[in-house]
Amino acid sequence: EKAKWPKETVQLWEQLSKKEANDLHTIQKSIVHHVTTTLARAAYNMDNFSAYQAVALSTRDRLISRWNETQGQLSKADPKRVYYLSLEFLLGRSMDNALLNMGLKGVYSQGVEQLGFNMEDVIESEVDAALGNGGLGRLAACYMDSLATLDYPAWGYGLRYNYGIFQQRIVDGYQTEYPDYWLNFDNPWELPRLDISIPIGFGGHVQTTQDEYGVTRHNWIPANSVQAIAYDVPIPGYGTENCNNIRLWRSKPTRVFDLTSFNEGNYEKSVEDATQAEKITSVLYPNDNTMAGKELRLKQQYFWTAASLYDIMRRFKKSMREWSDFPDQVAIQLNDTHPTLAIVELQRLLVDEEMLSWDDAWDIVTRTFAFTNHTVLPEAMEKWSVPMFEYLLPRHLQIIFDINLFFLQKVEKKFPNDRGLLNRMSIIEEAQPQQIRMAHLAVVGSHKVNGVAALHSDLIKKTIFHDFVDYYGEEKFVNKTNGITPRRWLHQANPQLSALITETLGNDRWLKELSQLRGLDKKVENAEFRKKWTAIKRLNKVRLAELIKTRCDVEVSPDALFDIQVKRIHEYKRQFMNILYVIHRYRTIKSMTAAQKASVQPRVVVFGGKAAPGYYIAKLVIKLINSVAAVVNQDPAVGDLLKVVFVPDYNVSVAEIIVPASDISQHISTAGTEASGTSNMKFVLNGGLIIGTMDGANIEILEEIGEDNIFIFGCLADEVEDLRHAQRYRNVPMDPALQGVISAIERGTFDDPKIYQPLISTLTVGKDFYLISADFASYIAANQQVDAAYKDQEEWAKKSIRCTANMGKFSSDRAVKEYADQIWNIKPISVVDEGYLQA
Ligand code: CJB
Repeated sequence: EKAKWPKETVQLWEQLSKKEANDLHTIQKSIVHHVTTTLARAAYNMDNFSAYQAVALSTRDRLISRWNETQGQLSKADPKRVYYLSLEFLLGRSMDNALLNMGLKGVYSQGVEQLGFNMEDVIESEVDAALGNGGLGRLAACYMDSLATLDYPAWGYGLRYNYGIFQQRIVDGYQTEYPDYWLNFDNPWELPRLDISIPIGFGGHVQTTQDEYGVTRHNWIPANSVQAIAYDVPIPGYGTENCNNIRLWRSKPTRVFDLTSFNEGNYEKSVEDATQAEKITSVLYPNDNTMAGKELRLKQQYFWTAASLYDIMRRFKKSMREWSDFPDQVAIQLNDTHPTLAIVELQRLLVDEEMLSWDDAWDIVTRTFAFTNHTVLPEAMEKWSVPMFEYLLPRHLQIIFDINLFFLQKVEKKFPNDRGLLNRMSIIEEAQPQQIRMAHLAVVGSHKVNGVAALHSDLIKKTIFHDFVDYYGEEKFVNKTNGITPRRWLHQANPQLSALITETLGNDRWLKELSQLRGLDKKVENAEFRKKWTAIKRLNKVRLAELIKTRCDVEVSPDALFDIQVKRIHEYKRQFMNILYVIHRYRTIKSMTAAQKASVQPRVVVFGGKAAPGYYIAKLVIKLINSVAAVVNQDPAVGDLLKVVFVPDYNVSVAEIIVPASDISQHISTAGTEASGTSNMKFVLNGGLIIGTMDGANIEILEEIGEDNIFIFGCLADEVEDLRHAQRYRNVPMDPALQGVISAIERGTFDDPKIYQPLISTLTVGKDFYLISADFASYIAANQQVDAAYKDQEEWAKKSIRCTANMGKFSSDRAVKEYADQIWNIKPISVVDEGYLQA
């Protein structure tokens, strides 16, 4: 269009689309403008929430300008892009982060305060975007922040759920779930693209024909279809003009489809079908590290991957390149097996619709995709029943069987006559009914497979993907240790510490180059600096104490040692072991004389995290924690020596308060079960020490910060199988201290003991799969070391500083660079501030 316009028109557009200025007055005007027009409110008649809405809308204007500029310049440059496919993006709040990343927090705060509001209160009015369960979803959010900050051309693709992860309330000590209808007051952080509407088919049958050259052609005729509508979420980088995008899809009924039923005279059915269509993106499945196998979940996966691929291919087609160039323009990262259908869908589109040969198409597919595995837990492995799959996606099933056949033929060629091997490696599990193993499909369809920490990447090569390593060779299987964004997890969550670091290092370059934190090491011996450091920790503890008072109605002293375990509740994460130790500690204190008590280190033990609604044992752990808290917190014999709290509804914004306030945090999974963990990194980055097992990223944290600054206990990953074997077959007695604790529960010290029988059975009848008894003695010892170390506050402060100073490796910037260089083969492109928007 622009080319056809006369020069004056083009100039007029350029002049009128000059970007908003960012001075105080312009910003205040824009806030008030949104108050009086967008919100239609009187300027003075406002509460914190409407102030938040107006500030959010004003911030969003600036985000969208950057977004537009970035996407316009990228369209012209047309570089290779990466697409990060994730069913979860656990973003949390956006406003504070957007303002900090764009460098506008100061001026906005000033503007807001002058308008009569407190910026903190305004920020806290925002509800979290909680479109994720835990680590996997938050990792995707951290990676989006780093990709934007490092100027990588990257888009995320996900689903726009109407309901995020449920809200947790504690009633009578039990978890109860409430729907998280987060869109109630509209979402200023998204841009609806109602014009981008993609038809997605389901069901039906496959038509097979011969084309004019005698080649067999397959044509999928779906029985029905829904529309995918795009919602764009801008992701601003820190200290750059670059602004990336997360495109989230929402399902809507297709009008054409409605009319078919309608024309058949079945009005009610057509409305009913329309409701079914909307259901697809209604709710995030609340399972973490487990697979539920629900049909609607499979629909979600196909809906999302098909819409995303359609969009990606449409963008590629604009460049008029050959299909063989596709992998040079497009990298697609599969965040776990959830988007594995994208492999099949791309093969289908290339073969059935673009008429490529099977082999040419498959070459393109496998050069495009790479796959991240996040867990080795068997209950988390995605499998889909073949009959259900065939009913929803008949053509895709044929393609999967073909992929499998061609793959197994090659395996047979390389390792002849090994039927056991073919059985183990097959994408199809021969069960009743047959099951599709999504992890196998993801490995076969990708050019790189990665684990998320060194130990985990090693383990997957030895266990679930062992045969595949033998077949493909080592090079296909790589490690990409997880990382976290220092912008949210230090700069935003811990502003005082961030300011102290910047002041100490003389600049804020560490925010983009985290290894600069090493410079703090020099300050360890400086008593004045340690005093400042410790004072900030204390302020953060006061802030958490206030949250605990509000949410749990328990008073805790910020002078006690704050001991924190916040993460999803799961047997492998062993919150159970933690609370059993708390009981042990309680019993020990109770048995002490007053003189002995005087030397006990006071502790506040904080728990937080959600259990999957159907995870009975995990929910009993929550109940036990709350029952122990009820008894301990009101026991005058204990007083301030021990407090126990369960903070309800743990989420990203609560984490931002909890993480900076820890003295010690617990990362105590049975060795070999936690793929990486990322909250461990957040705590240590904020100068909190950790107590942990030799599992996941704990091992690499230990390597970076040194063994004097971390409390390690428990068995090693390669000892686990022998220990399990011994417990099963050799009548190993339960650890005596643990036995004492269990007896106390069984005597009814903490509510009716009958409640806990199924939980206790996991240690006895269940043969203690997660090895709580085997690790208990060393866990007690490690806790004693923590107490002893904390007594020397000066030494503790030194450890704390050394922790932060040596966490450079765990920036998600490092992780994302490794992916970009070694897997995606993409380069950064910096966005130039042209001062106006491209017409
Ligand atoms: N993870 O959060 C999930 N959900 C799953 O279903 C499987 C794994 C977690 O992913 C994180 C990011 O890689 C890891 O740090 C964590 O160990 C793992 O449990």
